[in-house]
Amino acid sequence: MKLSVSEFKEDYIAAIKGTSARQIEDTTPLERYNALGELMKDYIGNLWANTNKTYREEHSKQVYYFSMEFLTGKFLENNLTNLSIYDVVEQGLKELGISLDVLAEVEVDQGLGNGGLGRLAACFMDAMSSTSIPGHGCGIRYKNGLFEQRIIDGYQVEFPDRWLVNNNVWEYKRPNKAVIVKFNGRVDTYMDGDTLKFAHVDYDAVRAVPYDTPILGFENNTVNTLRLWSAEEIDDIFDFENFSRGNYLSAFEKKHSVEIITQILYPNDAYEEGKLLRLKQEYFFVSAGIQSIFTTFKKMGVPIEQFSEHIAMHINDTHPALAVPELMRILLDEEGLDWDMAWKITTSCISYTNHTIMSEALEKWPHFMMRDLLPRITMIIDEINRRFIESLKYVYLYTDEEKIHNMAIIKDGMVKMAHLAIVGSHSVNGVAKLHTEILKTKELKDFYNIYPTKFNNKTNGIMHRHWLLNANPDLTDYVEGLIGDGFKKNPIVLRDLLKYRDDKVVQNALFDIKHKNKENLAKFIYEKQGVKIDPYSIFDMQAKRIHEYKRQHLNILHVLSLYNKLKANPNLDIPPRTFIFAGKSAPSYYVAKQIIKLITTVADMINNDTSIKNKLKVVFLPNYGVSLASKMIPAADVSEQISTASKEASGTGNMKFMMNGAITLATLDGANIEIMNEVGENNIVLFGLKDQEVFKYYQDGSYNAYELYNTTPAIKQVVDQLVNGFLPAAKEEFAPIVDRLLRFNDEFFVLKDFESYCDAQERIGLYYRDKPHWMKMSLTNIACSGVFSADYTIEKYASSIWNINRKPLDFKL
Ligand code: GLS
Repeated sequence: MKLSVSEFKEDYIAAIKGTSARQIEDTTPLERYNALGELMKDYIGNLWANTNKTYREEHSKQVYYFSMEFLTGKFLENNLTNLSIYDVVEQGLKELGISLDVLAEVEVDQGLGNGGLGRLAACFMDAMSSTSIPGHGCGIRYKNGLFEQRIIDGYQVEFPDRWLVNNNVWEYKRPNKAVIVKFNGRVDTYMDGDTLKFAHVDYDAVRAVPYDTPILGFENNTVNTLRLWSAEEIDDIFDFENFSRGNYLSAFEKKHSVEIITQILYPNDAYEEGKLLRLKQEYFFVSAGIQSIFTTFKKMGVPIEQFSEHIAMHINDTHPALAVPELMRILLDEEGLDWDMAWKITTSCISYTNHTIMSEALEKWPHFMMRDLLPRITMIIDEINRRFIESLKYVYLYTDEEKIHNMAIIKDGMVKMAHLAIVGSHSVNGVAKLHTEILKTKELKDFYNIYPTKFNNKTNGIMHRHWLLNANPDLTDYVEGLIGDGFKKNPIVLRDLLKYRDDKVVQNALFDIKHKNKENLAKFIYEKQGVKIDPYSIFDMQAKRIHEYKRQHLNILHVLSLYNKLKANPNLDIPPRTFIFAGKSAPSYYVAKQIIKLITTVADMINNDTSIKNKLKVVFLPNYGVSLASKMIPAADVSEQISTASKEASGTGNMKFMMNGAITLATLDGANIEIMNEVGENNIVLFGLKDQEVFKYYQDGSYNAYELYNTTPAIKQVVDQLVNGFLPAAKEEFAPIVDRLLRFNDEFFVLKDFESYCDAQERIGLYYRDKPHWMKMSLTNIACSGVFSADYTIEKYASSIWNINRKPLDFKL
């Protein structure tokens, strides 16, 4: 948008007055931030209204992305960048004596997600707007986002994330668009003429209120909507009679039982807890979302039979899989369609992404629980299941009873949500090539055999403008100076950097930018933790959820082995290294929490040992989230992507690190394989078992971790050190980790991959010492990262799954 510094200043002074009724010099940073947010909303408002008007007038097909999680982080800087007024606003504020950086720090992260899955949804929102695709998010406005992690005595301790405490300036509450979601009760059947009808009666009504956030595209005038639903009381829920009898607290009980639905985000990543409240959450936002889509659709004035030509609904994992029976319910009970027509519309409307093969993450709900909570929905699922089983027998001529039983949506009293999602959708995609292959050939093989054309791959992508323009402005400016700014809209253009691969001047400049980012991070770490780290050391980072399959313990065992070597020979000639960890564990995941304690214990021991001459430092940065990632990733030299092959569906952190010039130290897992294909084997450091070897060990049971431990002194030494008193912690403290490695036969092959990982780390040291070689690798990674932009991923979803053609909007502000 066009805006001069003086126009901005005038607008901003008015906004300050309007929002705080105070003189600018008397305002607090929070008031200044809120005023800026309100002003931005004004700027965005026109574009938003115009976008919606255009969509309506052109009858554009709309896609709705249903996700339990949207990990959006902060909006301010992103919106300034996308409106291309960052510099103007920064300058204008400066002239008023205000620092934009300070205001940006006031904003709290919107942390409504656990990790990769929720962050992906947020990136997709940005990408849909930036590629002019009419796509909107539908989710839950949790009052408490993912818990705040603090490290106390080396342990993770969880605190509530009250992100709404200062209000959220970016959202618009829309009470006039509230809808009712029905729980419990029973279903009555009756005849309407010749037709059997169903009435859901005696239900508990919950009012779903939408809060809309504008999602701005990059310099393209498109503003889509992220709609998050909040459960709020309806008038008659407040019990006046009880209140007037003096029972003040119990009068509010019902209100609380409603509001609890959207009170908290479940803190598990790739793991299902099976709680009734979670099931309520799932139906709550799916039902509210679909009802509001119908309101929009009705305004289009087209026949219901054409619904799927105008609307696409995507379900992000199985959490929103109740979209299938909910859409059926509305089409059958409210629109009066027959089953076949309703089914045709539903399946051509809905598409599904699978995000994990981890069995503990595959959602199943007890049928009885679902029937009590959602009686009509469960009837519909029963019927979908009945028809599906019939089709297996008669259409696909399956005679194998066991196979049919295994494929059923309802099995042994449990409703299997992945099966419901596959049967009820027209597209099932995995999130990286390997992951999709595993789905097709192993996990969902039986479904792939009957529905081969439903399955497809869409490798994940990241919001490249955030990870470059916002997080690493110096690198962005430098790249722009070399190759122009085309990469902002079209990141594949980053490949033009390859011509500077051997250019010493460019290599040195990139080294200096990285070094400056490392100095900034070192300063941040010193201020936060009092630990001094050397910006000339290799910054080796593993930042992601803590999980045994992601193998943070493999990393720390190697750190221990390096420490042992330095203790034996303090003059050992290695480049100094700083290992930086960050990530949250699910609060109930005991072993993962012990892994955090192990990291912090090793860190304390090493950081306080002067005999190793500062050659090794270990840091655990608490409360990993989008903001912390934005500080860390630009400063990384090495990106640890070391999951057990086959376990990490894709990963997206791997893409962010690469884009910022870090070298990936990786197993051949998830999108690491695609990163390798882009940069070539010489520009990534690989180690470890391959997926087929992992499968083989699982199948033939021939891996014996205990034997490996007994016969490999290097492994025995570090494993023993966890429990033999070497570490300054109680001997039993880390016994559960050792148990998982030895007694339970090392499910994730940490010991099996240990030596290969240590070798790979040694190679990293050698490469780093050869600066031109290292910088050439680093530059290659930046140059080849463009394909991992979510813009491209989303364009593939749009053209091959949603059947939406992008059409840039041509109005100007
Ligand atoms: C996840 C996978 O574990 C990640 O590998 C993947 O990158 C992400 C987005 O597709 O989805 N699945 C999950 O349940 N949480 C994740 O982060």
